[in-house]
Amino acid sequence: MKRFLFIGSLLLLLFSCQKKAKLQEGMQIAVFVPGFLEGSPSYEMMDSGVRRAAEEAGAQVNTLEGGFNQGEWKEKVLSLASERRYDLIVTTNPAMPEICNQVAQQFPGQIFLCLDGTDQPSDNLISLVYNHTEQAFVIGHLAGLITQSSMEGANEELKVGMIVGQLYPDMERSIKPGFEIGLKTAIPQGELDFRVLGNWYDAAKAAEMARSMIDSGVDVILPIAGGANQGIITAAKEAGKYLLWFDSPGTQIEPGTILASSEINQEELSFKLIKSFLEGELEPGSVLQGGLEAGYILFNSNDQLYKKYVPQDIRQVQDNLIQRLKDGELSLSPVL
Ligand code: RBF
Repeated sequence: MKRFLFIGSLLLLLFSCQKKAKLQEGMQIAVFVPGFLEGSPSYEMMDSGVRRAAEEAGAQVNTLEGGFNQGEWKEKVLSLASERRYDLIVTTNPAMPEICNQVAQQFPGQIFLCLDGTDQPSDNLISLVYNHTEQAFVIGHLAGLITQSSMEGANEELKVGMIVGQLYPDMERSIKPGFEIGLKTAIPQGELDFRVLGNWYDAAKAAEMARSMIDSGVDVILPIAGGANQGIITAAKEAGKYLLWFDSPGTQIEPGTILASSEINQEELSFKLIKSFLEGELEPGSVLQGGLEAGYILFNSNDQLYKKYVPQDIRQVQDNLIQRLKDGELSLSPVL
């Protein structure tokens, strides 16, 4: 059975005396990064939120970067669990719950927290699930408004792009369709050029891909390609075209090129969840999930650079949509 808990309700859970006693001894947390930290917004936010909470509680954190060979991740998580010294192993990305579950079969005492995980509860796992459909919907909507605008970099083609690191179920079922529905909501005749890079690091290939998209008439791109995003920024800037950003606040990275961000509240939620766990308030088996209404997904309409570079009439239309989602008047179900 699915269990939907929200952060607020966690505070109501009773303290466990046993776990509080453990806290005084100094708890140990491992952060497993499925890839590398640098250039991957959701990974950097996880590590920073975990570290902030651990520091407050006097717990220790060991971060391990798993690298880009995904075939090695399970071995690496197994090796962390085999040390039997971590009260919690924290990780993030939708491929990790399965790996955590496999490792838990060999180390049944090991507890995992997977941010950006799955809605399937399992005994050793605490899972956080973002409504990526909503996250992509709002930014797809803005892409549509921009491509049909008279902004300097916008053309008549009504084509927008996405460049992603790889294809995975969450991308195919939630992120891509969410973006496309958002685009069509803004402009029914809008077209999406969707391309897959094949890795999360090749900035030169990503730049080429972006140039080819731009040559074919695309004027706004959403990159979700980790370290390779850097190449897409270079290409868009050179051509005077626009980017939108996913997961973390991005406008300050390249002002005037990166126009707005659709964020996951990963830093803050990592912080809160780790704090709850360290205080003995978060039980394995829990699934927490939410979108804009619950504050799991954020769109900052007050971002100064968004206000500076995106005309007011566009922001007004976008604000109306965000408000309806926040009020729960409009909602998009996550497809998991
Ligand atoms: N996102 C990154 O920013 N960098 C990565 O290295 C990265 N690797 C991923 C590997 C796998 C197997 C999967 C399923 C996703 C990966 N993501 C990566 C995407 C990330 O977890 C998340 O889905 C997106 O950032 C959208 O929120």
